[in-house]
Amino acid sequence: MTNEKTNKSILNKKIERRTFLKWSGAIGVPAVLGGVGAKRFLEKKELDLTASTKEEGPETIVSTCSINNCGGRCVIKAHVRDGAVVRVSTDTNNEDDILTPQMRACIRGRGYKKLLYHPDRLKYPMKRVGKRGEGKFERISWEEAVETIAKEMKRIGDEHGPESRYVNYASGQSWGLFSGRNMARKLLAMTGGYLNYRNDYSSGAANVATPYTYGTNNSGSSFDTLLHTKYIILWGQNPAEMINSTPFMHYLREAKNRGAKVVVIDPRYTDTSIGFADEWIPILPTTDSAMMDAMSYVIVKENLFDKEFVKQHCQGFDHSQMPEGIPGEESLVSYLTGEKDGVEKTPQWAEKICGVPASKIIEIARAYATTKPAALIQGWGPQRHAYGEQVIRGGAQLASITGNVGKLGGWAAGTGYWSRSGISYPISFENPVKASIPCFLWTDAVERGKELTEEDGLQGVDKLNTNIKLIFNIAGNMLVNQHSDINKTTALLEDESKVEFIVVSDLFMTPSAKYADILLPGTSFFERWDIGTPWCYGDYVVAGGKVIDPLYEARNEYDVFADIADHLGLKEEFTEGKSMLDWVKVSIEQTREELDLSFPTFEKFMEDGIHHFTFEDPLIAFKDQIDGKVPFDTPSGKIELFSKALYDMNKHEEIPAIAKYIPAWEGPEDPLIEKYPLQLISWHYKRRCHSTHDNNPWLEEAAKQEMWINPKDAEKRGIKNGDRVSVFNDRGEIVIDVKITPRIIEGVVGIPQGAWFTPDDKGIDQRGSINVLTKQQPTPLAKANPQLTNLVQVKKA
Ligand SMILES: Nc1nc2c(c(=O)[nH]1)N[C@H]1C(S)=C(S)[C@@H](COP(=O)(O)OP(=O)(O)OC[C@H]3O[C@@H](n4cnc5c(=O)[nH]c(N)nc54)[C@H](O)[C@@H]3O)O[C@H]1N2
Ligand SMILES: Nc1nc2c(c(=O)[nH]1)N[C@H]1C(S)=C(S)[C@@H](COP(=O)(O)OP(=O)(O)OC[C@H]3O[C@@H](n4cnc5c(=O)[nH]c(N)nc54)[C@H](O)[C@@H]3O)O[C@H]1N2
Ligand SMILES: [Mo]
Repeated sequence: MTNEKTNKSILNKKIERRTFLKWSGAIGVPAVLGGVGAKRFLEKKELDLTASTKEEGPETIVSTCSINNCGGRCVIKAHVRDGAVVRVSTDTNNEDDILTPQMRACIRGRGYKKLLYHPDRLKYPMKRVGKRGEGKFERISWEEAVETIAKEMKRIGDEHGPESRYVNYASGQSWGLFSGRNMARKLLAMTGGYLNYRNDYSSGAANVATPYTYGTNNSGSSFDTLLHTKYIILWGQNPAEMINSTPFMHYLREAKNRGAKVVVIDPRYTDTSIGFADEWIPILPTTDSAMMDAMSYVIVKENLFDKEFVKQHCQGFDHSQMPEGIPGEESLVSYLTGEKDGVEKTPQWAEKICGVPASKIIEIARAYATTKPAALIQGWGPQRHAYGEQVIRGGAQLASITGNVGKLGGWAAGTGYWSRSGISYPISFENPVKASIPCFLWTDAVERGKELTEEDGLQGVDKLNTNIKLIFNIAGNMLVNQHSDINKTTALLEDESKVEFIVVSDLFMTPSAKYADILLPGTSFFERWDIGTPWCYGDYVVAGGKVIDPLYEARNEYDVFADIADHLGLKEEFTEGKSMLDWVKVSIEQTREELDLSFPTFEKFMEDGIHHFTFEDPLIAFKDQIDGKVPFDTPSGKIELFSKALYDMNKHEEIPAIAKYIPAWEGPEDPLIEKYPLQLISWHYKRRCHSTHDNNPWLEEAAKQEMWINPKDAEKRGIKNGDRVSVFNDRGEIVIDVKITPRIIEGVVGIPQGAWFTPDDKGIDQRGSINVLTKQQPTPLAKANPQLTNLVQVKKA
């Protein structure tokens, strides 16, 4: 641990001359990168810290925090000797405290040293010299980089208007005070504005769907409520691998120790299933809503629903509960019994669709409805699909009809957000442009922005005056790697008449960085002050102590945009006279004054490394509504199993007013399955945060990039374990090693998302980058990214 004094002493300490020479030796990358050059770049040896590791001398420990976009935040203790991080350890506090558990780093957290000192770190600003995307760059000075960006921001704003300027979704540093994304937005806002985006790639369908049922996305309860739960369904939820809150696993373990039964529903036998499940229920992707419909059918038919709860709190359950002017046959019960469409949503009906035996559906429905309280917790894999909205409203429906909403130990399902932690975010600005697009539609806004309508999800204006012409892509790989249909995206970006100017700031030459016109070397979180906030699932914040000075010529985006502002005569207005460290201190002071009197001082916070917010009672979503203190924030004030707002959209086939199974395009019922007989899904892998860490050699050793395939599907294709296979559809082709395993249901293959797109000279990806195969078709209501709905064929490479 350290305090401000030791932090400062580290900062002030000049790097010893010998170490400095070693680092500057590693700067000798070729001036022109890309193509063969990029390969040489990749083959370079890791920065040699052995000599300095052996140095005698004091070791200091600085507590810091990753603000990359896993939902966690953990304590990263950097052991520093001779100005260099020699080791990373983590939280060892509070071992026995149930309510403030340790915030331990996972394998990524422990492996960060390998990224920090990776030989491929971008070392100085560069400008593109070849065709866009070719990856040929030349070193330039910071002065030239800053001046070029300032000029292009102004030129493009003047020529095309502020709606032509766009800051792409990018989550690589979104969980601190200073995401580069926000710094770009602030300066754009101060100079005319930029086109906004709404929503995210994470829970895009859920974010829009859940409020139609509950009036809000905050349908989650604090994890300590799980200590009171008797039965847990993790529906496409894999917390053993997918970190969305650092202490989630701790509470799951405690719940299990107290006797809770855990059921996992997932096409894959996940790490969570191995570690926690009493039962794994494999299911075909895109078909969960059929199973949910059938569970509701059983619960209604067998009279297992909570009558009093439904009567008091729900709308649309049966004929007696319909809003004025809506026919009774539009109710939930009418749908389940087939009153209108003639199809009873029986377990036998569902079995044919989703592959889960009818007897199993009945068993789970009965257990969920009769074991009280029960928690149905939804992951977001099932909603990153063609009709992802349905599965989310379906989960909320099950929680409601069983009366598990607003009860201690129950869980309301849906998106699941909750939060009781908060620090003040002092950096503010207002964008004069009100137009916004759903984030998944950015490629559409490049191609045909002026044609977008309300139907496409355009809001704030009737029409845009321009397509997107300038993109800031800062700490993100969304420009190429993480968005759907890479081949389509790269073709679009290669046309320099469309997007005229692209700025990327990153640590590495990622697939997105190759498409930059100006490429900036960013700092990692070790190289700056910050405060790490968890996603919405936390009662804690983590201190981001600055551990070392920026390596090479790397710079913080805050300082870069301050310099760009300077070129535009706006520096003082942009910085308000403050450095990053000043802002961190302001945030802490404001938090102490306005939000939480017990929040520690800056010095104490940096010394402790973490602050847990503590509460007397658990947070239970919708408790006040169920206790009758306030209505639900829906038009009817009730839980809307039937939503009139959705009904009035008059697109009943794709946007039904009650949750329904709808056969997905590129799902098991799509005739395209004749040509491409395997469903392809992805998951968030333990060894990466999206694409971050793909180039971390330690983590490649721990968990390699490979595709899961069921033994039966492998046998049909003559594929052996470890073979390299080609995976393809009409959008492209990738080559990847296979793991043959019964841990994935027959008919489905799984590729961990986030591998760097690495095309060979024929454009065939050699690394297993799944977005070569995904589609740019949004979900109907939310216009979200259904990146897990894909059909492919697989053959030996
Ligand atoms: N280690 C790690 N943790 C992360 C991240 C990371 O990259 N790495 N990323 C973070 C971010 S930004 C996000 S948004 C979250 C993502 O959180 P989630 O979206 O919940 O995570 P996924 O792994 O995509 O999906 C969860 C599970 O859904 C399963 N699944 C896929 N399709 C279906 C289906 O149709 N039905 C059912 N029942 N299950 C299905 C997958 O096999 C997977 O096990 O994770 C966060 N945490
Ligand atoms: N097929 C498929 N695609 C998906 C998903 C899926 O499940 N399946 N998941 C989607 C989801 S939920 C999300 S959130 C997105 C995530 O996609 P992105 O937001 O693009 O996240 P990353 O790929 O982690 O990219 C972060 C980048 O920031 C860089 N970086 C890290 N730290 C810093 C820093 O401090 N400074 C700077 N300048 N750069 C930094 C990293 O090197 C990396 O290149 O992907 C989406 N794409
Ligand atoms: Mo995400």
